[in-house]
Amino acid sequence: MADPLVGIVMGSQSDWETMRGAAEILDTLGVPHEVRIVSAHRTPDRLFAYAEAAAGRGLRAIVAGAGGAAHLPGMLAAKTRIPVLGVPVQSKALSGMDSLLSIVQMPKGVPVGTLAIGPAGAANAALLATAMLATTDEGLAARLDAWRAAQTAAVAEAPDEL
Ligand code: RP5
Repeated sequence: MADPLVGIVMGSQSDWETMRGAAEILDTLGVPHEVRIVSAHRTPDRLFAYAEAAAGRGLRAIVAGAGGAAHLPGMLAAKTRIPVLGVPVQSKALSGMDSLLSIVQMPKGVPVGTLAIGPAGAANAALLATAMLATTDEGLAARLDAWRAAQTAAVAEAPDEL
C-alpha cells in the first residue's frame, strides 16, 4: 500500500457513517489515504500530533469531518499548512447547522475549505482533494475525468415512468 496522500479524520466513531463516503470515493479513484478518529475535544493531544506530523509524512490534503461544536477542521488548519477540507456532519440537535457554522466561519488567516452538510459534503471533499492532487498527476487526472464522464453518462434524458 502506497503512503497516504490524503488523511480522512473525524471527531468520533459516530461520524464514520458519513465519512465512509469520502473513503469510498478515494478507493474508487485509487488515491492512497488513511482514516483516523481525532477529536478536538476528547483527544486534543492526538489532534496536535496528527497535524504537526502531517506535512512531514507526505499528506497533501486532510478531509476532516465533525459535528456539533465542530472545532476539528479549524484546529487542524491552525496546526498545519496542509489544505484542510471540512465536512459538517449532520448533528441530531440542530441537523448540522451547528457543524456548518462552526466550520465555515473561520477568521481571516486560517482557511478551511468547507463542504456541504452530511454525505454529499464527505463525497465532495474527497473529489476536491482528488482534483487538487490531479493537478500534478496525469494518471489521477484521467481517472477523475473518467469518473466524471461516467456520472454524466448516468443521467437520463427524462425521468422513468413518464
Ligand atoms: C463531535 O461530536 C463528533 O464529530 C460527532 O459528530 C459529535 C458527537 O460525537 P459522539 O457523541 O457521537 O461521539 O465531536
